[in-house]
This record gives sequence, structure tokens and C-alpha cells, in this order.
Amino acid sequence: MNRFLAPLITCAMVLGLMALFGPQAAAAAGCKVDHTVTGQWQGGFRAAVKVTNLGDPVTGWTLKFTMPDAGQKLVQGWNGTWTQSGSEVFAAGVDHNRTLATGASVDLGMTGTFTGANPKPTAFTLNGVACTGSAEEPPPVPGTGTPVDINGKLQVCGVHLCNQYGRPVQLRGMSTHGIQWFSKCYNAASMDALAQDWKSDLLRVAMYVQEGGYETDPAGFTSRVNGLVDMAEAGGMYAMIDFHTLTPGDPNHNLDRAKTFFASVAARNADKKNVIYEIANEPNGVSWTAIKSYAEQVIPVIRAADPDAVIVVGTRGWSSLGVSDGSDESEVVDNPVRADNIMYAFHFCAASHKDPYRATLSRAASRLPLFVTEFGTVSATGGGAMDRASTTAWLDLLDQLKIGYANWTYSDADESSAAFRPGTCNGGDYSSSGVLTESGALLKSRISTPDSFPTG
Ligand code: IDC
Repeated sequence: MNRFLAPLITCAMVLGLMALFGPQAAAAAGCKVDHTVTGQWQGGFRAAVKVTNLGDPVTGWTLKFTMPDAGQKLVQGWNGTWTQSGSEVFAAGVDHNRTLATGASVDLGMTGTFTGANPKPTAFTLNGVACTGSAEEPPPVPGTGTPVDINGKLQVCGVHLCNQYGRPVQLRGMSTHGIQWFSKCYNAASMDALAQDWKSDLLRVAMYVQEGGYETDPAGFTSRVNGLVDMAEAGGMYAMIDFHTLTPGDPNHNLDRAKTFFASVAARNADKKNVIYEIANEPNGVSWTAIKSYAEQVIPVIRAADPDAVIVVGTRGWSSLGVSDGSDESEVVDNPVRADNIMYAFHFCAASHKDPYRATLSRAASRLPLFVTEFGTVSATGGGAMDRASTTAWLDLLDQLKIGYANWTYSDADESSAAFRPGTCNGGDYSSSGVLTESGALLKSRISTPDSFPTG
């Protein structure tokens, strides 16, 4: 249907209903609209629109409002018949919500696009009557809401990651694949699925530096990372900004790039509660002293812009606390990075790394603040069969020690570590069980259980 004709038809339908039901249908003596932007990303937003009828009962209604600027466009609406004509948007009741008793509400929702700022719409009317009822949002109830709502600003306390109440928390979430390859997987629908269905606490944003990543377009990748931080924030999730060094393995090779990148993202995101910085993904073929030296040069750059965010430092041997290089955690315990509010990364691939690695983690957990910023359910290549028994043993151990984790990867890469089947990101369905791989199904079942974050 021509979208500009649609409002006319909608209005005609309402007039028809008014004729059918007499004065009742036109009645609405007053109404209240609670319009809440529930998600926002680059160029797009989602809004919940709760309409309460404060007047006489109505049978058949049309909500009308004005978009605040010409750049704002309706994309999709639900629980009503939605149309847009110029800057005016109409939502008409459908069969199951056509009748609104006095005091009754209907929950509508929409997604839209915008350019520039994104102010709220104005001039809400219900059947032509202005909705002037108070639109105050109720105060948040402590202990409810998203992971970021509940936990707020994070800090390291002792060997734990703690929330705004100073209580230990375990964040459970997913890592993107390389955003230079899989940007199509990170959009409103996939972030919604991660926040709502997976109930994920965390999105790790893997920004490779080499392999077609940051070094090829510093401004472009910085902006993409910021966009993903905003999307995570809109979903109430923490965002871990991963400077994904891999080859070469010496992070000092990228020292200047790291300083430039972190100065920029830390300044831009300093006021946000949801950002964690991970300064080097997997140092390899390099000594702990070289990694420590890198960390002690990059951390002050972040602190200058964002003094109190948590920072995670990669460790020797692909972030294995040195184990994959024949060492162990003692090199870090004996010679820690000189900085506060930091954690150390520990990575594993469940099919390759088993008891000796678990023993190291268990020992180290009482000495060092640890975060499993990346792990796979498969082998160290990212492929091969999923090892369910080893993955389960790992996740049980991490739960018991309250160590946070991000699984590699929330993507549809054609490799068994990916959570989605190949081709999933070409469509819009990230929620049904059919799009999940074996690894994705296991991780979703683990991550979506209640967090029970401590408050007060
Ligand atoms: C792998 C990807 C694969 C890519 C390769 C090289 O899964 O598609 O071709 O990197 O870029 C890590 C690394 C992570 C690896 C992953 C699996 O941090 O970049 O991703 N892995 O090999 N450490 C251990 C495993």
C-alpha cells in the first residue's frame, strides 16, 4: 500500500467506526503517552509508546504524533497499524486492542531512523484529543533492570570485579568476531537478541589491528567501535573495547597506534558507565616484561582521559598467563603492572586447554584479578569439534570463582566456534533456535540464566 495513502485510509476507518459506535468512539476526553527510547544506535532507534486512555471508553482509536524533525522516519511499528505522512505518524488500534476502557493502556512500539539529534516526538493526540496526562517516567526500582542499570560503574576490588555497591560480579557475554569482517552481524536485531534473549551482560568488541583492521583506517575503526559501545549501552550491556593484537604478537609493535586509539576512545566514552578497556588481545612470542612495559605506557593514556575505568592487560603466551609458553602466573604475581583498577586476561580453547590450564587459573584466581576476555568451545584454531565436557568444566569453574567471560564468537563465521550458522547475518533472525550452532546453543543456555547481581 502507498504509505502516504495509508493514513487517509486509517482515518477513514476510524470515522467509519465512529459512525458505527456513535459518540463512544470519539470520546477520549484525555490521554497520557509515555514515550521511551529503549534502544538507539547509529542512525536508528527503537521506542516504546504506552498510551493510556484517561477519558471515556473508546472502541476504535488512532494515536497521532509529530516527528521532531524531517530526518526522523518510521521504519516499523507493532501492536497497531502504523503509517507516516510527512512528519505526522499515525497508529491505529487493531482487533485485539481496539477497545480501550477508561484507565486502560495499550503498549505500542516502533523503530525509526533519524539524522542529527534524536529528540522525542511531540503533539500526541488520541482520536484528536491532546494527550496531556503526565508522562513522567516512574523511578527505577533498585535491583531491577539491565546489567548496567543494576551494577553501574565497575571497579576492581581485591581479586574481583565489583559493581557500584562494591560487591563482586561475574559478567557473562559474547565477543564479536573481527569487526573488519563481520560488521553485518552487529545491528539492532542482533544486539536485541543478545541483550533480551541471551540476557548477555557484555559485548566484547574485537577490533583487530592488523589483518585489514585498525591500521588500515584508524578513524573509521575508531568510529565503528564507538558505535558498538553505544549499541551495547542501549541494550544495557557492558562493552569491552578489545585492541585485538594477534600477529605480530609483541604489542609494542602497535604501541603508537594503541596510544592514539585509546586516547580517542577513552575521551569519547569517559562519561559512560559501560566501558571496559582491553589493551592487547593475545601477546605471543614476547616476554612478560615487554608486555608490562607496553601496559605501563598505554594505561596512563587511558587514565588521562577516563581516570576510573577498568582496564584488562593481556598476558604472555596468547593470554594464558604464560602457560602456553611453558611459564605460569608467578611471573605476573611477582612483577605486576604498576597501576590500579586493572585485571589480567586469561584465554583458553576448551578442546585444547584442559586440566593444567584450569589448575593455573584456579591458583592464580586468589592472587590476581582475572577476566576471561576470550575463550572458545573448540580448538585453538577456532575450528574442530566442540568439546562439551571441557567447556562445561571451564564454565562451572568460572561461575564458582566469579570470573567474567566473553565467548569467541557472536558471529556466523564458517567455523565451529561461531554461535550462529553460516548465513544467519544475511537475514534478520538472531533469536530462533534454528540459527544457533552447537556452540551457540550451549553458550546461550549458560549466559541466559539469571545473574542475581548483589545490590546494597
Ligand atoms: C581466529 C578466527 C579466524 C581467523 C583467525 C586469524 O576465528 O576466523 O582467521 O583468528 O585472525 C584466538 C584469537 C582469535 C582467533 C581465535 C581462534 O584471539 O583472533 O580467531 N583464537 O583461533 N586466540 C585463541 C583462539
